[in-house]
Amino acid sequence: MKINITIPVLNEETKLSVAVHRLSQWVADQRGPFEWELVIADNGSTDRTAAMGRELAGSLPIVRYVRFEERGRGAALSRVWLASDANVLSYMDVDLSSDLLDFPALLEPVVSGRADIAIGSRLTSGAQTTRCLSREIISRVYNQLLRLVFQTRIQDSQCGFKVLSAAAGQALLPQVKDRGWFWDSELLLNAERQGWRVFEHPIRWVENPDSRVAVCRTAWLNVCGIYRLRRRFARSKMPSLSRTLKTVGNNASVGVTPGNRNE
Ligand SMILES: Nc1nc2c(ncn2[C@@H]2O[C@H](COP(=O)(O)OP(=O)(O)O)[C@@H](O)[C@H]2O)c(=O)[nH]1
Ligand SMILES: [Mg+2]
Repeated sequence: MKINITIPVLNEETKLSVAVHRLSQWVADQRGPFEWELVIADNGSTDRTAAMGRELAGSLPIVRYVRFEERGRGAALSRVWLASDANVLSYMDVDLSSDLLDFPALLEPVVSGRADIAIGSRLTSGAQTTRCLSREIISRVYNQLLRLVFQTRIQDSQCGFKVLSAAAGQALLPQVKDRGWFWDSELLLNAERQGWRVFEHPIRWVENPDSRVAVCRTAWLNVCGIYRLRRRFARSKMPSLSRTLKTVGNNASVGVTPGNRNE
């Protein structure tokens, strides 16, 4: 069983080394019959990120550095995951805003086959989220909008802490058209609609105020993404969510009965 951890990076020379060293130590501390790969996915950095990434890959055996010309965080994640031979795919932000103590709770359901996708959530009960008021409001409004438009039961689609089975990745990633920040939402909404089992788990999250997100532009692109996806779903012949959704596990989980995966 091979587990991929991808760290998407854009101009992260101040955070990259700390994150990669912490993560490789975390991996070294794990027990179990797992093989690990830690991939730094860079597309567009103009600072010392590339040099540092190569250096880290040279000194730590499980680390690889990859760079592409195509821009966008979603594009970087899709490319790395589609090329990976790992059985389990995961990613987290380089600032390690998500607490690594919660990582096993996301890995376990996917590794054991109980879920196809496990996502960290800052908005389900039990989550401990420290972030500024404006980001908190934007996140809540955005996720509420997704619930209204798509009747999704996912509460936090944009959290930078996700785990997927390779099967789910291979089936879903080619369908995701967005290459930027709406990528997460598009992936999850497709997954939910097509019957992949999504498990949402409350996590501890401490925001790092140094952000690559241009809030207004991202909000607008997300609205465009919602409009595009709504139209695509309306044209497709998938059964409505109300007929396929089933809650499994505890209150913080969302499960979908396996259904038609061939939209
Ligand atoms: N590969 C890649 N990574 C990106 C890009 N934009 C942001 N990231 C990474 O995505 C992660 C989350 O970004 P961050 O600015 O912390 O987002 P925030 O926490 O929502 O404010 C970080 O690891 C960033 O370096 C991009 O265009 N390409
Ligand atoms: Mg961040």
